[in-house]
Amino acid sequence: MSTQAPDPFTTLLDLNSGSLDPERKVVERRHSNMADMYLEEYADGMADTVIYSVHEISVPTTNSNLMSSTTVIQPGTVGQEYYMTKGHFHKIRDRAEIYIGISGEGRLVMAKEDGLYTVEAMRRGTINYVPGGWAHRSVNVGDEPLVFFAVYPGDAGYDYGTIEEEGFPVLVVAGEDGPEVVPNPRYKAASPSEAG
Ligand code: PAN
Ligand code: ZN
Repeated sequence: MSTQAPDPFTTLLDLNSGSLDPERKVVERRHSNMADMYLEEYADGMADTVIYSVHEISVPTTNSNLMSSTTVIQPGTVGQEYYMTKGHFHKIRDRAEIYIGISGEGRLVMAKEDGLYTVEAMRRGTINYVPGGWAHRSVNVGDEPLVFFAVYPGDAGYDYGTIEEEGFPVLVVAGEDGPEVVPNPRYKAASPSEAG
């Protein structure tokens, strides 16, 4: 069949840890994989420490299939910035995505290429809709792991390069009274403006 539909299958999600049974593909991102994404450098000896892991339920990468994954972001900071994902646009820009919060407390930073941005809450029970054309990065602002489930078209793909070069318009940092959203001094794209 041209849609390359897999046979029906079931996966068990551990609602505490975010791990899957069976585990198929797990990607771990360490400080050494994200060196230039934070304003400050990570501390000596932290290079191999895992910041987050992505547990994927892989399907053929066609538009007729739905890819899904859980992401587990550890609590912590680099300088004032909370641990976060790299963030990306989808390679096929118009592909949307849904995030379902499972545990922990986070923020979802979304931005369009023209600098329009928004920051949404993530916690157990939130359902964040990421429309096509919006880059997305999730940030753990709590003391526990942030766990969420993501579903997106199988052919969405990842464009990490644009964010690596331009950054997001805003950063989420630990302020005196908790998380604060501040302008990113290294943001290179168009002028930031807050949505809605
Ligand atoms: C998510 C992300 C996951 C990790 O599954 O891929 O949270 O973030 P980065 O891919 O930015 O490292 C998703 O948005 N998929 O499309
Ligand atoms: Zn995505």
